[in-house]
Amino acid sequence: MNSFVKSLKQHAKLLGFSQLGITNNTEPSSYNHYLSWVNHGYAGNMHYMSESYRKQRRKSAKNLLPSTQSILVGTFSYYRKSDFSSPLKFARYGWGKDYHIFVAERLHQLETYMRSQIKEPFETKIVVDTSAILERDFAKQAGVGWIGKNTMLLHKEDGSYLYLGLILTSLKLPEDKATTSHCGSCTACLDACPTNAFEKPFVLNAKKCISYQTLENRKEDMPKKIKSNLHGWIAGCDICQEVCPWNRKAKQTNIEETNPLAHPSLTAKEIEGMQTAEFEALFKETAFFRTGLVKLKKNAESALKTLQKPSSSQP
Ligand code: B12
Ligand code: SF4
Ligand code: SF4
Repeated sequence: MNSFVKSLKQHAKLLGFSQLGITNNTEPSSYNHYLSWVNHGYAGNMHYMSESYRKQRRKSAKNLLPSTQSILVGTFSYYRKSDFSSPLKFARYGWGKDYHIFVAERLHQLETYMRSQIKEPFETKIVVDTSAILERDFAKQAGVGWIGKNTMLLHKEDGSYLYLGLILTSLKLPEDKATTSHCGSCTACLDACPTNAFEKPFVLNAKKCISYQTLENRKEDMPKKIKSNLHGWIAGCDICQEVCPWNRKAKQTNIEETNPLAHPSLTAKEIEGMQTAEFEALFKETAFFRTGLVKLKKNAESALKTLQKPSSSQP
């Protein structure tokens, strides 16, 4: 099995993964933190985070695949420096094609490789973002990074601009050791958040987070305090990652699907005058498509009003 895992990890690198780790612990170690987070109302109106049956499901990976014995966690870098001149900003994770699709494709290719090497039957389930599972906990347990004070999964060489993708499997594979934290006494991310979204280290109140307010909150009006502090961000926010010292050392990715498409260069005028057909053509393949044109325009209008204030710089 050890030589199989070694070749699997090499294959993951060839497919573009930054790291691949394995944990045999099928329960997330911070489950109680998650319960407390929901009970404090920090999930806002993300019902998929707070519904009781989904809360129950997150207790164990076995609720997604009962035969799970090992969880493989892959990290996939999307880090690119910014050279966009528009004052309206899109978060990096959505500059290229929708990661839900291409990271899942890579995981399927990894699974195909597993099946080519192991002849006995085994079960798998591929997970990227949308399942009721605490992905960062399993990433931490599989040793592919630590959880920073900004709640991001972070790696010494790769930084935190990483997508996560999981393969749950009935195979029992040799597991990796969890890594230690390297945040030390740093508080750069907590200090830089313009909307004070961190209630304390490791606890993000989504209701105060620009990412939640620009992308997820499509039911209620954005609170005035957030509207006046968008600092140009109209779809997601990268401030608590931009200031992280570990991201200064991160290598830029060359994965084709993460190549920036046309939308990060859009001007305020272009967004203002955009029609549905144009929105669809520009955003259909991106993770921002489900946010919708109406919400995007509203965000842009709010962000523009406050752009006289100094905004965060992008490295
Ligand atoms: C809901 C959600 C959001 C919400 C809430 C974010 C949050 N921090 O919870 C909102 C909309 C705000 C959001 C924003 C973003 N998201 Co999001 N999101 C998710 C989702 C679907 C669930 C996250 C979750 O379970 N939250 C619940 C809370 C309780 O968990 P948590 O904050 O992660 O906290 C954990 C730890 O910090 C730990 N913990 C808590 N307290 C303590 C205390 C101590 C001492 C310790 C050690 C640990 C600890 O316990 C918690 C439970 O595991 C995941 C995908 C998934 N299925 O997991 C993606 C995911 C976390 N998001 C992702 C991304 C890319 C983003 C953004 C960067 C996008 C952007 N640029 O705008 C931002 C980052 C904001 C931030 N600083 O987290 C990636 C993160 C990859 C990474 N490197 O970590 C994920 C994993 C998706 C993916 N598959 O790639 N997101
Ligand atoms: S994503 Fe932006 S608003 Fe949200 S916690 Fe990080 S810095 Fe604050
Ligand atoms: S900015 Fe500092 S405290 Fe925040 S995640 Fe990075 S190293 Fe940790």
